[in-house]
Amino acid sequence: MNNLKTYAEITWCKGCGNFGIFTALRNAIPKLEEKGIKREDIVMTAGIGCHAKIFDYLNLSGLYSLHGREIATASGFKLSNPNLKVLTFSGDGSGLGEGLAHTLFAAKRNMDINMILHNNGVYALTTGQFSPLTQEGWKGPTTPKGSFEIPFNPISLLIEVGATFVARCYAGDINHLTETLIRGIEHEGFSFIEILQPAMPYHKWEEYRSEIEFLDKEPKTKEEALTVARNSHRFTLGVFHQASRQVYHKGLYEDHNPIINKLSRDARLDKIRKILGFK
Ligand SMILES: Cc1ncc(C[n+]2csc(CCOP(=O)(O)OP(=O)(O)O)c2C)c(N)n1
Ligand SMILES: [Mg+2]
Repeated sequence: MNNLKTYAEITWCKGCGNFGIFTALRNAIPKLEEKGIKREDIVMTAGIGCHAKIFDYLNLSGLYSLHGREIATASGFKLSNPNLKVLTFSGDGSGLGEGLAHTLFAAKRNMDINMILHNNGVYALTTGQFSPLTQEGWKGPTTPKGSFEIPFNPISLLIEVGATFVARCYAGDINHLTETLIRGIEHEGFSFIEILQPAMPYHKWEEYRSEIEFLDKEPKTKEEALTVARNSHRFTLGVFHQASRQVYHKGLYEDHNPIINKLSRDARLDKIRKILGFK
């Protein structure tokens, strides 16, 4: 279908925040195409969870990954074909629990991929276990007395370890989300876009609507961004940090493009010999 939808039946709960994320992506992709990014150069990967079902509904090429392995898969895409714009759909359980080390290293390396974090503060698909982003006091099947762990602050964490585009959005503000997705996807480097999204069995939209606020202005330096991220409310939306730094594939290959300039076996062996000092 040309509206970026597939024929798969959508099984998200009625009213789920994932619908807003899906709509914003279907708004953003044609705008990116107008800016010269070809649809065949946009690929996606997803973890496992309610968020990851977007892989079935969005008509883009990609690879459905494992729980917590979406960042590793996205990194592999980028390294094997630097022409690609890589979207990786991640959950708070997937990307900040099981896959946390991959997330931190991809940010550290400034891997040129886009991590879209569907933050519903819970393991939704598996029916309500607490996640690394669950709020203190939240009651669920694994936290009947209320969670007593302190959640990560995903924004300051990702700024600290090296992400070069870090933003927070809300599934109920589709215009802001669309614009931020476009900025993040155009950005060269590791983009981290946290999206607050209610999961219907566990949250109400009102809990979000009444708390949402926007950054007064975008911080200019990493230090300023960290201070703002540490001190702002967890419902504060906006771009907290954007910076320019060498991306991983350029550090690794410089301008070599393994798709366009495939090296012969002999040339590769020659390079390896040189690196090892045999020649
Ligand atoms: C390696 C592995 N561990 C655990 C699971 C079970 N599992 C599937 S989805 C999920 C939780 C997903 O939570 P989150 O990433 O926050 O996604 P959501 O469903 O909330 O969108 C878990 C634990 C799995 N499929 N694979
Ligand atoms: Mg979740």
